[in-house]
Amino acid sequence: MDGPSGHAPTHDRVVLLAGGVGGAKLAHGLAAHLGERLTVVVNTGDDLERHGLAIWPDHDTVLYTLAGLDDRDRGWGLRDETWTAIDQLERLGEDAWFRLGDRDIATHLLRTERLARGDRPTDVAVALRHAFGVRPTILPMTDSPVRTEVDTDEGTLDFQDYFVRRRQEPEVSGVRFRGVDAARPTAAVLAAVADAIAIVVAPSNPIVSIGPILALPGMTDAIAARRAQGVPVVAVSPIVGGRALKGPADRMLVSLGGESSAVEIARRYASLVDVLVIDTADAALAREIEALGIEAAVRDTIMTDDDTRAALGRDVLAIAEGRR
Ligand code: FO1
Repeated sequence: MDGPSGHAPTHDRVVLLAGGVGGAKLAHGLAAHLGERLTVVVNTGDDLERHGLAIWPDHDTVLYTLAGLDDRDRGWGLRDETWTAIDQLERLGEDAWFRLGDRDIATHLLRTERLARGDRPTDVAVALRHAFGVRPTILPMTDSPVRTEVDTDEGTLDFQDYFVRRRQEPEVSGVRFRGVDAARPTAAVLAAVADAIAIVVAPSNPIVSIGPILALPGMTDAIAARRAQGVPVVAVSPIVGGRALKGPADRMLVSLGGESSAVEIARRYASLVDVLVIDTADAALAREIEALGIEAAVRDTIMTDDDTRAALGRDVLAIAEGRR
């Protein structure tokens, strides 16, 4: 948030709730201004075990993006990746639909070993962040297992089974976060929220990326408590011009009984946020959104490169600052 002099005023901790690609891009844009004053709370509902390895897709997308090592075309995994190990697994008869790159496997090996020796996921995330030289904090939303499942016309599927193996083709009629009732946000997550001077909801899928974070018992109360103390909560719409920028959010919103629009995002977040940032393409929806009792801020939200990521990060911080 540059002032008129072009100098960035100081910020304290800002918390970003994030899923994969959209969350990682905004994390990168916010990190350009905040550095270590940014804490990203990542969805763990997408996590899975494959080939004996613990894999955290959303965490790793944020980690690799903040490390500047992400593959921007693919949207997941590391740049300059090779696929020798997974190809060999396939030759050995394994079902290798979930593609693990050779370098990426090193992350999963390190993580799986540390989890097996009893480290908590939060501590493993801290170790990985340090190993990758990433300044912002990345926190799994919980240390307890939560697994997203979707009800589809092909039956109930684990999230990655639906997302990767079945390429998001089956129509989703229901979503569940298995384990969420027994899970809690970690002490680190609650401390970050309690310290935050702003809470940002990334342009991630509201159902399967942000949904699991908000479904954790105590999470929305912790955010509401901060809001009651004057801390702004700003969300960025993942729906632009009626379409999801990436992934199946648009189709899911419709198949679950809503509509695919920034207004629908506003409806879902109305009790949680002060401001919804919508794209300039959706400027005409601002009135309808404001009728729901939240401010609509119209900005360019499409993040195509480092500059547009940083520009949206700056805009979101300025909007939050304006509400304090
Ligand atoms: N997404 C795919 O579409 N195909 C894959 O084979 C795949 C492998 C993969 C491996 C590690 C990892 O961290 C992520 C991976 N993803 C893959 C991405 C990912 O599972 C989804 O994009 C997210 O879960 C949705 O947020």
